Amino acid sequence: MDINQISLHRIKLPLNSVFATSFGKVTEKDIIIVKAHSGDKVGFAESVAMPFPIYNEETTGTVWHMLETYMIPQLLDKGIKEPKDVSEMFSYIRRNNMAKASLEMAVWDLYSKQKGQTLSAALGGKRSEIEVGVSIGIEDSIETLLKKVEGFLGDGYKKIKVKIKPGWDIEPLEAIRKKFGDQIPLMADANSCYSLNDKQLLKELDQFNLMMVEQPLAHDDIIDHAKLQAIMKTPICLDESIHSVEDARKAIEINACKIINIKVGRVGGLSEAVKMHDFCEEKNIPVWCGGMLESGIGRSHNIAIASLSNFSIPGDTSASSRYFHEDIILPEVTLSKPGIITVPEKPGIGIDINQELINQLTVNEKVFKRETVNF
Ligand code: OSB
Ligand code: MG
Repeated sequence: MDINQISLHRIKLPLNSVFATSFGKVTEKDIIIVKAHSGDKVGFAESVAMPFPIYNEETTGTVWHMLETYMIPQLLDKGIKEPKDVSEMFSYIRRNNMAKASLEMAVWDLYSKQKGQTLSAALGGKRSEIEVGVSIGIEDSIETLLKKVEGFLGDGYKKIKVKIKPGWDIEPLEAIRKKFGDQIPLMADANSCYSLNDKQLLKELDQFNLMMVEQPLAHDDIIDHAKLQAIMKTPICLDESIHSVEDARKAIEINACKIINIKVGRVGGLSEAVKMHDFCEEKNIPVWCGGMLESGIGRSHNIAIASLSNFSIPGDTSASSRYFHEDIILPEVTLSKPGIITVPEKPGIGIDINQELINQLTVNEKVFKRETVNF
C-alpha cells in the first residue's frame, strides 16, 4: 500500500454536556487522530481510549506510547499489502486493542480510498442507511432524564439506552416507562457495576420489557453473566467482556449473552469486527455498533461497519450535535430522516476533515516518515 508517512494529532474536543456513567464523568474527548499517507491519499482514524483506564485498561497516553514506540515504526519499516496485514503484524502484542484499532482503521480508510470504494463496500456492507439510537448518561434528576428522553424520541432515535448504577436503576426506568409507555425501544447499560449478589434487583429489571441489559457484571466475566442470563428474561448484551471473535465464541457457547455490542476499538480493528459480525450472524446472535463518544472521524468508521447485514439492532452512533458544539468533520454527521443516518457515498469514510479546527484543538503532534523505500 506504499505508506510513507503516519502522523498523530492529540486533540481535546469539548463535549456539549457532561457524560456520566457508573465509572465516572467525561467533559471533553481526549482523542488521537491517526493519519496514514500514501501519495496524495490520506486515511484517517481516531483512538477511542478514555483519558483514564476506567472503561478498559487503555488510556490516550498508553495508545500514544504503543503507536509511537512499537507500531508505527514497524508498519513504516515492514510495509503491508492490505489492511488485514496490520492485525497480523501486531498479533504478537498482547491486548492494547484500541491502539491497534486506531492504526488499522486509518489503513482501512486509506485502502478503500486507493480502491475508489466506500469503506462500507470494502467491509462488505449492505445497507445505504443505518438505524441509530442514543445513549444517555446518569443524570442529576429524573426530570432532566425525562426531558432528554423526550427530546431524543422527538428526533426519532430508534433506541433509548440509559446508563444505570446502584441507586439509579429501577426508578429512572420506571419513570421512563410511566411517561412514554411500553412501546418505546428502551435498554439499560450498567458498565459492570453489579455482581451476582444483586441478582434479585437485576431480575426486577425484567418488568420493564427492556430490549436488553448491557454488561451488568464484571468487565472480565462471562461465567457469572451466564448464571444471570439463566434466571433473567431480559437478554444480556456484552460490551466490556468481549475483545475478539474468540471471546464471542466462548460467551455464546456458555449462553452468557444473547446480543453483542461491537466496538471496533475494543476488538482491535475493523478486520476483527467483521470476523465477529460474521461469526455472530452464523450463530443467530444479533449485534449492534457501540460508541465511545467518538468525533466525526471514528463516528464515520462506525457508520461504515454498521452497514453490514447482522448489525440488526440500532447502535449508539448518534448525530454529531448530540455530543459537540462543533465536530472536526465536514459535513457533520446528521440524521437524514428521523433516527436514520445515510452511509456516505464518497470513497473511504466518505467525509472531509476540518483540519483548521483540528489544528486549533491540537495539544501534541508527531510525524513519522518512512526512512527506507520498501519494495
Ligand atoms: O459502555 O457503551 C458504553 C461511552 C463511553 C464509554 C463506554 C460507553 C459509552 C456509551 C456512549 O454508552 C456511546 C456513544 O454515544 O458514543
Ligand atoms: Mg456499554
